[in-house]
Formats: sequence, structure tokens, C-alpha cells
Amino acid sequence: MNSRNQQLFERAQRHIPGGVNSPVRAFRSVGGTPRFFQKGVGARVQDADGTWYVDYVGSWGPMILGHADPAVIAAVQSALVDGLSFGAPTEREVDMADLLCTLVPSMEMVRLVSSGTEATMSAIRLARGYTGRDLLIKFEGCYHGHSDSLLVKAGSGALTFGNPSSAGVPADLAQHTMVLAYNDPQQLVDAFAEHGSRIAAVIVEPVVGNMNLIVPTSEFLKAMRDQCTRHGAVLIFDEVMTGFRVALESAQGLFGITPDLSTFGKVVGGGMPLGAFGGKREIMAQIAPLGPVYQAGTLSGNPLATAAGLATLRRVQEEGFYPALSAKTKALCDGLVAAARRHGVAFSAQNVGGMFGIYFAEHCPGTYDEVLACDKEAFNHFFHAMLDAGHYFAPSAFEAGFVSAAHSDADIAATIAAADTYFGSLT
Ligand code: KE4
Repeated sequence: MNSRNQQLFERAQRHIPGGVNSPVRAFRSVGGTPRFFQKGVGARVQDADGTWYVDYVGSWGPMILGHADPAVIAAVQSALVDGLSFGAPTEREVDMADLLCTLVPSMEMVRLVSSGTEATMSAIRLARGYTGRDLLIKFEGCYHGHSDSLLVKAGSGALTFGNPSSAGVPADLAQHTMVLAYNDPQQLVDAFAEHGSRIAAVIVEPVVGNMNLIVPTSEFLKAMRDQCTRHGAVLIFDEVMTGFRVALESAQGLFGITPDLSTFGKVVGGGMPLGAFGGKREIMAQIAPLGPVYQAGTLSGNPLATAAGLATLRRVQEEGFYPALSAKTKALCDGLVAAARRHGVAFSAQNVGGMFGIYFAEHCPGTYDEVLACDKEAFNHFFHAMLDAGHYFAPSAFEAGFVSAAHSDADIAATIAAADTYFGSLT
């Protein structure tokens, strides 16, 4: 008899494209039936069949405190009874702006939006308006949301302009985006040597979470900062995933690089629809109604989203929050690697703060090509074995994973034990 997940998935496909409201949820990369969740508590989620899983997706990053954190729930409940939305300024938005500009020293001003996509789309338009230039540089394997200028893949040759990576993106728009290799400083220097006066911005995931997890080299980030400074281009750190995930000071503080603009999402909303973009006052002053770069949003700074975000950001500032989160995430990675090695399985893993990557390869990849060389099928088998055992990893070999403050040492140990059993079954 079909499970509730299967019944719901069949019904969902009648009126929702692919049965999902975001493609990665459809399990197309790993195969099988997506789980329809009905409840989350702490480190666990429950699907429509009543099955519980230790959750390593955490809504793709936002649930850093765990699901249904009592303080977040209380903050939203308290805000709820005063009204859901006004389309007018509220004090809580000012509190959020003040807090973000305190926690992110590179941000002198910030604008709240409702998603990471809106944050990056707006930051790019702002960089183009501020510089009066059109050319944008991004890196292959990095994902910054689904606005047209970012759905672009590398051109036919190095240093050539991009082609659309999605139907519906005009070719002559994609021509304004150049897609370079991540962790290749020389190629970036060459691109600036050739096009420097035309480059409006470079946008980068300062730790990549969208081609699995890739850590930047310091040379790469330094070259990026130097070249943008030298040629008057805007350096945009897309911290939608890394923001308050890898450290309280986000990736920019961790690596000691000061971007001109930063984008945030996920953790800053605590699970509610909230994103933000911000940076130097001189640049942000170009945003309407102050300046000529238009940007707007009906639900921007929504009272419930800012309540959830503020409650979350209050907690992550607690002494010891990130050392504990990082240690737990590292223990997961080390335990999985040790289990794989015990059974002779080619496997590696690494974490940066509370986000991690697992790879079916001897070593952690450092580039997009090295990620592609990892054994995707081996990951897919691992994914399903772990799902059946009650441990929910990201349903794609090209995504990062996330640990929350609610994951206990016992949860981590149970996941490692389940993986050990799986790796043992392979020999
Ligand atoms: P949203 O529009 O999904 O809130 O944010 C887009 C975005 C921007 N920048 C980075 C670095 C991101 O990781 C994201 C979104 N991340 C994906 C996870 N790979 C969200 C999951 C999904 O697309 O359903």
C-alpha cells in the first residue's frame, strides 16, 4: 500500500510542477519519493507516515537552533497576535537593521527583503547602478538564487561571456555575466586585466555550499578583494548560506576579507522568509528612495520574520554557541570518515562551523571539477540507506549539510553508527 508520502507526492504533482515548490525537494538527484514533513522538533523531523529522522538539512540552513525552538516560537506567537503585515515600517525592522550592522562591521546600511534570491538580485542591480557598469563575474558551481543574471553557465572558452543555464533567460542578458572557475586566482586576475573597466561586481559564495561544500583558498579570496579594489568593482559576498552559519562573524570575519556588499538569508530569518543585503553607506545610498536604483517588496521586513530572525540572532550570540556547533559538526565528519575508513570505503568529509560536506572520494574536493569526479551514485546509495535508517541528509550529492544546536552528541553518535553499519554492508 502506498505510503502517505507517495500518496501526497502523486496528488502534489497534479497542480504543482514536479510536485514541489523548489526543485531540489523532488529527490530527482537521488531518486525515490520525497518525504513530506509534518512536524519538526529540535534535531528531528517527522514525515507524513509518522517516521522521524535526524535532520541534517535544517531547511537548507535556517534551522540553526533546531526545529520549533521555544524562544523562536514564543517570539513569533507574540508578534502574531499584533498583526501579520502592515506594508509600513515597524520598530522590529529597525532593531534588525541595527543588529545586522553591529554583527557585520562591513555593513553600514542594510535593506531587508524576503529571500536570498531577492537579496542577491538587488545587490547585483545596486552594484551595476553604483558603478554604471554591466559586467558581472560569478563562479561555476556557485548558486546565488534564481534571478536571470545568475542563471548563467560558463561560456565556451575561458574568459568568454556566459550562456543561459535556464530556459527563459535572454542570451543577451547572459552575455553580461562571466563565469570563472572557483579557487583559480590567476583566471580572475586575467579576467580583470582584460575587462576590468567594465566589471560592475564579483559575486562569490565565500564558502561554497551549492556544489557540495568547497572551501576557498586565501589566495583566491585575496586576489578577488585586490582586483575589485584596483578596478573599482564591487565585491559581493553572498553569505545567504554562510551568514551566521560558519561563525558569528560569518565567512567575511572568519577569513578576514571585507566585501563591499553582503547578502544574507536563511539563519537571519530563523525559518521565516527574510533576506538582507547591505554594505558601504556610499553604495547603499544609491538604493531607492535615497538613490536611483529601484528595489521594493510588499513583505520586506515582515513583522513575523523579523521576530523569528531576532530571536535566532539573539541565541547565536551566546558565549560558546559556535565552538559547540563547530565541534559537533566536526565530530560528525570525523566519525563518518573513521567509519568509512574502517570498511575501506573511499570517503572524505569536512566542515566549516555548522555546515559540512561529505564526498565519496579519497580527498575533499577543492574545485568544481574535483566535485564532479566524486562518486555520485555512491552518495545516492548512502543517502537512501541513511534515510531508511532515520537520518536525513541533503537529497543531492551537490549540496552541503547542516547541524543545529539541538543535535545532541547521542544524535551524532547514532548517525555515525548507522553509517558504520551501511559502510560495513558494502564489504
Ligand atoms: P533563496 O531565494 O532560496 O532564499 O536563496 C537563494 C540562495 C542564495 N545564495 C546562496 C548561497 C544560497 O545557498 C541560496 C539558496 N540555497 C538553496 C540550497 N542549495 C536553497 C534550497 C532550494 O533551492 O530549495
